[in-house]
Amino acid sequence: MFHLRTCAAKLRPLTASQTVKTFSQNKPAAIRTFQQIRCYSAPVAAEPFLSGTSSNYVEEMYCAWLENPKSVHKSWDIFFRNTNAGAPPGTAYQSPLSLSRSSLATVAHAQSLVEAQPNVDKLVEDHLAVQSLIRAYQIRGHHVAQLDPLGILDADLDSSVPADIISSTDKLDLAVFKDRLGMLTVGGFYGLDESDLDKVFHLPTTTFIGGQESALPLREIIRRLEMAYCQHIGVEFMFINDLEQCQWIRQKFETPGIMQFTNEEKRTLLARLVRSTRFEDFLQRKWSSEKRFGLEGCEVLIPALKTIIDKSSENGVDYVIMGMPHRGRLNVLANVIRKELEQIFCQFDSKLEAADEGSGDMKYHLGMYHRRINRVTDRNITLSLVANPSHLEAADPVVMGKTKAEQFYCGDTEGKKVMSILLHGDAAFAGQGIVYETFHLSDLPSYTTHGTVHVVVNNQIGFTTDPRMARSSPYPTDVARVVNAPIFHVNSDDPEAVMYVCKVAAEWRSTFHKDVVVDLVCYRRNGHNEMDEPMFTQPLMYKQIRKQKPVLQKYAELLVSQGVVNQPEYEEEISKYDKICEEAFTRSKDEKILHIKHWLDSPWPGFFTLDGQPRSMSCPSTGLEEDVLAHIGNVASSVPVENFTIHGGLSRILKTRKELVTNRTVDWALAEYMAFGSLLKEGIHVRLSGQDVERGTFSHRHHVLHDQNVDKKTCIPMNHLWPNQAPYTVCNSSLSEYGVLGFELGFAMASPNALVLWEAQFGDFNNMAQCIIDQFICPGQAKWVRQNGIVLLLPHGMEGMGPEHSSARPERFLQMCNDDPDVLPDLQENNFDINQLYDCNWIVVNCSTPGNFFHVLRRQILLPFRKPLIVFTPKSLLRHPEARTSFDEMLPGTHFHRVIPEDGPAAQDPNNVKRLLFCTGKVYYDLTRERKARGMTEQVAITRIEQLSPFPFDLLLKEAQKYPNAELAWCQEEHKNQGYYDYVKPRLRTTIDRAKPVWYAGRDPAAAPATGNKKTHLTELQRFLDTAFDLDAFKKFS
Ligand SMILES: Cc1ncc(C[n+]2csc(CCOP(=O)(O)OP(=O)(O)O)c2C)c(N)n1
Repeated sequence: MFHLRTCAAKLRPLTASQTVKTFSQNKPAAIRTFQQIRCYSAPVAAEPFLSGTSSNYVEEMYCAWLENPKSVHKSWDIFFRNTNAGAPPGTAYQSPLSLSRSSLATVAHAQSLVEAQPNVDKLVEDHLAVQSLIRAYQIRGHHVAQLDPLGILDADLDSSVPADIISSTDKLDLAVFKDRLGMLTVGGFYGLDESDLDKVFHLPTTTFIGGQESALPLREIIRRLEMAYCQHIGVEFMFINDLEQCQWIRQKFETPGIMQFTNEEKRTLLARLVRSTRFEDFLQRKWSSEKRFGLEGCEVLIPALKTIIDKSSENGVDYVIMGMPHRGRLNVLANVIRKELEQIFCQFDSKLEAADEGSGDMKYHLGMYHRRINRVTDRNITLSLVANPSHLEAADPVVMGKTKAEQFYCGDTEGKKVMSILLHGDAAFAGQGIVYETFHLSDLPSYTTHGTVHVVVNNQIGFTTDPRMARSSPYPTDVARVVNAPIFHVNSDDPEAVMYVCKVAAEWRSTFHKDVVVDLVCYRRNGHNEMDEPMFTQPLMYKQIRKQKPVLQKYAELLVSQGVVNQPEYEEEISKYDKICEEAFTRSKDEKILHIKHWLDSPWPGFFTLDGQPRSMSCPSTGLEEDVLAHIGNVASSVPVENFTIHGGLSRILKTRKELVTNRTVDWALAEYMAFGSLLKEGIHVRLSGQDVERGTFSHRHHVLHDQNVDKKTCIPMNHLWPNQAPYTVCNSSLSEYGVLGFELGFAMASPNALVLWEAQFGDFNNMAQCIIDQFICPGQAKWVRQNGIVLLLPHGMEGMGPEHSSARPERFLQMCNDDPDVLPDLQENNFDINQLYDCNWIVVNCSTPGNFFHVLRRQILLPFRKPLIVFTPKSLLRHPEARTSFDEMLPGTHFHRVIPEDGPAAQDPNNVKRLLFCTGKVYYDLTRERKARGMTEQVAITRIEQLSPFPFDLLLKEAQKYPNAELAWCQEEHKNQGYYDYVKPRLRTTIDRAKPVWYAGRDPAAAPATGNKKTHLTELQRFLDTAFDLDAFKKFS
């Protein structure tokens, strides 16, 4: 009974406050007596009916009894009195059958206490049954809700009625339930019959169907449960393991009469439906043969989104970031974000010229940013729709990342000011794994955006595919259950029901700051796009759709019949909007040029000049003063807080770091520290995210120190560098590449003044995020004129670690570079290197020294524009004794080296050099070791290409010219069809005007990136080193 008491205390404040008072003040004696006896001398298990869910019910009864013994049934009164009077366990209430098995003494005692109460067991059972029934509705009522506006397909793909739901049309007899459920006891599933329907039952605190009533006849209980759970709204929430949240939802949907709308609200809803519907009608009339992925069949989406935004604005949100697919996008741009209509209409003109460089994108992919007054709340609101590719759901994590960044920059630590709304199609929401990956970011401290409202345009079809062939879950939204997000399914032909769930969804987010899903069960009036014939594949569905009255018409008729509007008013609303469209259409004809930059989703005010140009075309030195380097180095090799015990092994690492600082050198980890720490000093936020980045996969970084004695006590020395430094965020991510890289890309979109880095555990795993790389990072600027300075750190290198821990696939990144291999650019151009960077779609580097890594990270921010930076980072070089850089190469005046020329004996007598080897990255160290071993330092020069793309034509030309008698060869440790060869070779040939061949020394072509056999690995290595230093190796080909 102790459980009862604690549970009752927990439940009370949420429901009847007067009971709390009674419970704590008026009946202390009763509680004490009860508790004493039941808690210490009578185990709960001794009462046969006190188990599982029934204990909740008994608890209800007990609380009610404490308040007023007459408020509960006589049987309960006797039971509780007996209990308080000291009835032994199991005897305060006994069924006749068990009584016969009890000891005679116990039975006699119990009977004397109970007095005459022959039907007590039936009453208890009936109350338990009613409570179970209420619970059944709460759990499974949505399966019975009428969600499909077409009335032909069940939204959960299952037409059966759950066995434990008794509806008002059911006859409470055995036959009905026998049909539904094989296992039956006499009296139906619950043992209720027709005669029970008019009996009054006390309602548990876990329901709000009573309103002011604490007891209702069963017939009314069923009716109210049906009203709450089985009309046009299906609520899925009982999987949420938080009582307060469940109570909140129950209250929102069960309270009688809660779904009320004022006439003004109804008129606003109608006006919004008019806009939504007539917008599509207008486009259809003007451009009947153009694809636009119209919203017909789900016109209610527009008022739905506006309601979510209104409600959120009312609750303090002033910035909403949205992501959505093709369906209804133009309508959302026009009627939610309020993009000028002429800007949308002119996009249908095939003669419109593109003003911006780059590919541009389809009109239903472009983004938008708009600040305006929300007319309902009279508050400022900024709306941003993130541009997205065709790849469904790919924008989800990007939207989340941008939202997180906007929250971060305005100090909105709880998501009260900035929020995101994500729209989905039903097939994509169910099918795309990124949806799941994004949900798993939703509650992580460094990734949470404190709740996203998801809206699914569930038109019950995916292109031509029937949902019964497209998913294995009942609903397309089941993925949301993993994060305990409530899911509100709603029939979209009931606009008021839709508005209600949208209000509740927005309130949910602002109350609990957790994700929520609104599933708009609708239909698609046309084919997948306006050109498609849906009857080929969905004939019956579309026969029904042809008969379906548009929702606007239905709702208008309803409001006219209710006298909320009259017919002329409705017609005037329509003609008013049609006129707006017509006028905008006329204006649109004046638009001759398409400026994609008018469709920017994330402007960076102040970063560019007013006409969008960089403020300069130069980059200052990326070096630092010696004292800055030393200071960062000292903090990096210490524990900057008191009373903090670090691991002994880490002490040794820090000691080694300290020695490096004393010797004025850096290794890889320290170089990174110097870059990050110095940017923080300059007010640049640095955010490093990825799997295990805090320590570093290779245990070299240690940016988060862990106290060895106190759980969760950590220290981030990087945040203890300077008094007014920018904050440093370093966060181990969930095990997702697609989700996390998308998120960081979104984070980097928000501001140019942040260094945002994503590190792959091993570079090999970047292909799990291929879509973010292919669709956003590589072509983002070309498609959407949006720059982004994200940095990808991709550990790469052939070290005998097998096919999946060796290659970040440089060949793929290089293949996607937009520079021309066959055209030598104008090398005399001022600021050639910066212009090249400005023109490229991304920068690809493979640094061979920590110092160069330091410079390239700093250059990323000191450049007057932003480009994505792909860095192939080393593994063994992290600890390689030669991979060190002196402070001298990091002082003011120093900079990133795109090429590191040979500077040994070969460079002293270049005419004598027989071979010039070009290479990149770690293989340089293998080559120099081998050259030394062979005594060929004068015959072979080795030049490192540190920046692969844009290709340093200018510097390499100088190198090639310096060694006139040398053969040229490219050496790489990767297989020939991989790595850099295919990218470098034609560019080197162009550099030297094809005067000489460029030979190859490296591994043979292969399907896998690396061997799994250590010995083979070493054999392959030796073989290509042999080729690299065999001065006759290429004679046979020439
Ligand atoms: C990742 C991805 N795969 C396939 C497609 C091709 N495609 C475009 S729309 C579509 C159907 C989408 O159905 P649903 O998500 O229900 O949205 P609807 O078009 O019905 O609004 C498909 C398969 C795509 N755009 N993206």
